[in-house]
Amino acid sequence: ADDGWFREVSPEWRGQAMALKVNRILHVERSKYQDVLVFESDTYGNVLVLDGVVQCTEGDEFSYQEMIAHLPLTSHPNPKKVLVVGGGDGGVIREVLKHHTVEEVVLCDIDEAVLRVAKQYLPHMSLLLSDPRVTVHIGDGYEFLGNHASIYDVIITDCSDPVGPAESLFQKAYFERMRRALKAGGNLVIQAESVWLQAEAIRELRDLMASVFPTVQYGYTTVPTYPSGQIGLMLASTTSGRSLHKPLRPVPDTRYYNADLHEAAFVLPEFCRALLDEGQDI
Ligand code: AAT
Repeated sequence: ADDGWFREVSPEWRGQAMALKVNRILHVERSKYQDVLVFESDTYGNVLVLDGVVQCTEGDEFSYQEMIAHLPLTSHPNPKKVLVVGGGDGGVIREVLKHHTVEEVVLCDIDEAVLRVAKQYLPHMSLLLSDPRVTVHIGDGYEFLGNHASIYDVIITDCSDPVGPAESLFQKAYFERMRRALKAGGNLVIQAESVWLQAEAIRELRDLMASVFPTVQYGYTTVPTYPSGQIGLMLASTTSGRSLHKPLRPVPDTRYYNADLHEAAFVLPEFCRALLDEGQDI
């Protein structure tokens, strides 16, 4: 808007908007896939926006990147090879590399523009994209997984919301490809909306995942600059009975994540618990 505030307005969260005060615009571009905007905010540092939706801010990104990385990694007995789909800003890569068991991380983001602007304007997130343990592939995550079998211990899908280029990543066919690409006992996570705004969609996603994986658990984290300040994380494992809510190891150098918070992330408010528990054993 021209009053010096950026507003995230969407029919997906009708009647409310998250707004940030803009100090100055740093970058505007129409990439091959999406509108890319980077601005300096008054109080949250630099902000990356894709198709009008806030992806991350320097001020609160740690709460999202730490949780989406450490929930599936610490609940896996020995994660060595990790795939990150999306996450071109590099924040999740930075967190994955805090795990000493991890030997190799592959990043597959559809849009080179995200990596390019992150290297320039989000250095604290992109700093480890050039680490020797990291391989970067530019392409669609669904296509990338096409011919992969039994390769990864953990797959983290840090993608945009289902409207736009990430649509293919919320389909059953993608979950089946992830199951095939995971080694026995593999874990995965996908960012999964807010219980305040999309509770029904979360239930549908959970049911879809439960038709592909024997273990599915829904947790969440708080991110003040995402709509409603809360975002869900749908976890699954190829092993039945895996306790995804129990960390097996500590993680060094975190600002949000700790072992108590890991377990607490899966304790849901009553309206959400009732909705997800209905007729389905998770
Ligand atoms: N860590 C920042 C949070 C994100 S980034 C989402 C990334 O997913 C973007 O870099 C985008 O280019 C990438 N992406 C989108 N579609 C695909 C695809 N099909 N294959 C691979 N990468 C893709 C997520 C923020 C969530 C916002 C919540 N409202």
